[in-house]
Amino acid sequence: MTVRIAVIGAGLMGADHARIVAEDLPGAHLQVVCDMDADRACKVADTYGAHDVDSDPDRVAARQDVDAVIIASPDFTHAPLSLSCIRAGKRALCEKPLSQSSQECLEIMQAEEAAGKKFIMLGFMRRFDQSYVEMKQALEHGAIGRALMMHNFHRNVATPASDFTGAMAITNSAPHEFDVVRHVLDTEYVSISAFQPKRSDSLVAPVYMVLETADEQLVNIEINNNAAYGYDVRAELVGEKATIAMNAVNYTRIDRELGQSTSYQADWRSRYAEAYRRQNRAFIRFVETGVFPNNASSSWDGYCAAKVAEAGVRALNDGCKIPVEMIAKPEFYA
Ligand code: ISE
Repeated sequence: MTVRIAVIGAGLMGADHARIVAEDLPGAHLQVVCDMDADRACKVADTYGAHDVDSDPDRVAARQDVDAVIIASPDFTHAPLSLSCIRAGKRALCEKPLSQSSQECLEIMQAEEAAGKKFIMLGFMRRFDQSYVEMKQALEHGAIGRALMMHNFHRNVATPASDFTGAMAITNSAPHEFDVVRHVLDTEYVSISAFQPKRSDSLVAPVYMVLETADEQLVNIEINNNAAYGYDVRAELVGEKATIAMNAVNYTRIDRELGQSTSYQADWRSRYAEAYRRQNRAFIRFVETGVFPNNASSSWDGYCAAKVAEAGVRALNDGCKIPVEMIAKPEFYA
């Protein structure tokens, strides 16, 4: 069976997903590219040989010639489009975040529970990145002893938009760390504090967060959306017996003029190319078999990330430690 995919949103991520579906996803066919901007949809559709274009995402979710959907439109559309896919009985890979509102995430969870099956796989692709896979394995196999702390750096060259704020660093960028760290540690957060240093210009300063987990571990996260020098993600998991750290991903280095240098990627698409490929392959298997992939993020994980982000924004605004209070994990997501 060929899985006919509709990609909703033909921006940066939509175009990248369309490329992966067209060039790198055995068993999948790029059926529809949907965007409210018809030119943008046509451009991506032509580049990757899509069968059709459309401009109405709700109609696309219900189309008979579409088996599954990739939601890569702006963040605020993720929740309503996820609900449309559930109503239409279509499985969807939804780009992160599921929503910036934990209430909206709950509504998606309720819709899945009412339908009696999972429909939404969330695009927290870092769970498929080899570095985090190996960190989780090291912990599970006892190679580093009990986990004590995890240090995380997340640096972008520049903010995607000029109206990007410190709060958006927490709601748009940090959810990657919120999700992958709780996945690696296999625990939940109980509190978050957030701080910002002062920059000498008007650009958004880094946001530095400290989180405590239910297992009394400490997690720190630096989100620096204006790091200028490159896309740079680092992580180190500190155990009682040893530590395990992510290596910079580089195939080459240049030696010249008494020096040595390696390059940074410009953004996440190339740094996580293999993780996206693995994630999207897992999604196709989910569509084919109905079995939710073990390591992938579900609507529950989207809810958890949104809850932490909400508490993080309050911590930044109020200048104090905020508890992270979540509902008990529903049996349906166990
Ligand atoms: C963007 O939406 C992403 O998901 C990237 O992975 C992240 O690095 C960036 O900060 C976000 O804006």
